[in-house]
Amino acid sequence: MPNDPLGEIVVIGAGGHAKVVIECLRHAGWNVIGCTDADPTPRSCAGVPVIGTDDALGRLRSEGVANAFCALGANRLRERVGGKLQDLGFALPSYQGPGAIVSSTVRIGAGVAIMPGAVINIDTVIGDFAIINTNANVDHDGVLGRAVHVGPGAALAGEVVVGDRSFIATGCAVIPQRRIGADTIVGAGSVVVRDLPSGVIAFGNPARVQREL
Ligand code: JB2
Repeated sequence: MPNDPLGEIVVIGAGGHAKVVIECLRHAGWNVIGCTDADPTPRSCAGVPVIGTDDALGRLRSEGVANAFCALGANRLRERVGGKLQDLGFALPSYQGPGAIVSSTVRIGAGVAIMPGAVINIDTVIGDFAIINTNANVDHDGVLGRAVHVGPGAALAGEVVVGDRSFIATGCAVIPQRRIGADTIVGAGSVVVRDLPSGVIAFGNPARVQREL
């Protein structure tokens, strides 16, 4: 019985996020053949070789590597590079890390990283290229846009809506039914009790807009 029953996959990025992603992909049953990085210096990342820059991706696709995972932590960059992977014809699977609990009713887009211990409850929708990081919680009926990042240990109560590319940092808490706009950053440990607009950085308890981005 092979221990990589899902087949071959290439990972984009060789930084901290990629290390965790590679370990989770292996755990899920993927054969991670290597990763690409803006810095092509030969080295390994979580035990797999850095193959070169993203210029290598077209060749890998033509050689039969069918799957790719964009493991870049920066939301806008991840969305853009993820789109390039789609254009190159890669399939973009999502995965659940060890110990994650995800309701079977959750609609999960392409290239979504659900990290170890994350919990996602009934009827939530998760957009393409989102990260639900370690031990984060998204309760029922949440709507998360494309390339959203819910940081480690953050907790979103029921019916919370988060716009595209927003980052809810480590340990935030968001009360039910709040709406957070697109391209917004909510600083670590903040408590969101009022809606937040797009394109701002907000933090504190209660979270207040500090400035526009
Ligand atoms: O366009 C690119 C590109 N731009 C930067 N293509 C590819 N293939 N790689 C790119 N990079 C590479 O991403 C950089 O050369 C660098 O090796 C890597 C970013 O690594 P870093 O460790 O700085 O960040 P990260 O994105 O892996 O992780 C961040 O986000 C995670 C969600 C960190 O803040 C982590 O702590 C966090 N958990």
